[in-house]
Amino acid sequence: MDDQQRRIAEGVALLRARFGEKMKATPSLADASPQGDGPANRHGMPKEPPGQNVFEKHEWPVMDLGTGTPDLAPERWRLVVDGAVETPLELSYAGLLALPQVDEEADFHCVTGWSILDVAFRGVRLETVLALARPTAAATHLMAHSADGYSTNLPLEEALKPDVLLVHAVEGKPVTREHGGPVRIVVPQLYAWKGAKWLTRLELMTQDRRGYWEIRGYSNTAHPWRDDRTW
Ligand SMILES: Nc1nc2c(c(=O)[nH]1)N[C@H]1C(S)=C(S)[C@@H](COP(=O)(O)O)O[C@H]1N2
Ligand SMILES: [Mo]
Repeated sequence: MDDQQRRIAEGVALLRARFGEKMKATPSLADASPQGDGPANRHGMPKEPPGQNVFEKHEWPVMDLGTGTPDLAPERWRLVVDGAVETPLELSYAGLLALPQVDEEADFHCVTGWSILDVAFRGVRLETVLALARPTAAATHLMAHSADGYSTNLPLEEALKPDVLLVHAVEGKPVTREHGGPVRIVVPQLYAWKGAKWLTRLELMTQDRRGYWEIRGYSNTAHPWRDDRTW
């Protein structure tokens, strides 16, 4: 094991010790209803959450603020991790690719009513990056910030789930510019607005603060299987 691998393993152990119980109490794990994050977790239940229509992969819509598509070449892309962390860090695209990679099949549910099922995502667990940055003892939430001015908040017990990825490839190809390339987040157990496209910054916070859509009326909890659309 090299130093970075050791630091990741230690950081993950610390985070799981601190947030494991809270993670088990989240709706996708505590509710009797399915988790909605891919075939392994549907438990024979319906494939799509209430009120959703399944779209084929080739029909995947592009959703953004309409303020223009950021043009971030991978060589210029940087992710800053700061706020309530012991070790603020800045990650390049090459640095992201050098971290442990995860392949996963997950579903994608947009609150406007469409879902795409069984998408092949490749990337790095958000947990891995937080294990390197080490959230302080007071950290409870994070804000993901994007190059288009978008932001979205997550409690750490959701952000640390193993299927929450910093994605750089979808269905075997680099994430396209319109879909948030070079790097976007996916949070399969929550509505898709929780996954910031054109990710540039993860700000760790010591209390909750609402992001772009959460201020404008979208649910702060965003669980598709509970139909948490608005507040
Ligand atoms: N930076 C950024 N991220 C974003 C958004 C956005 O407008 N800007 N829209 C969100 C919403 S509402 C959805 S449904 C998904 C859409 O991702 P897609 O364009 O790949 O379908 O991205 C989310 N992440
Ligand atoms: Mo959305």
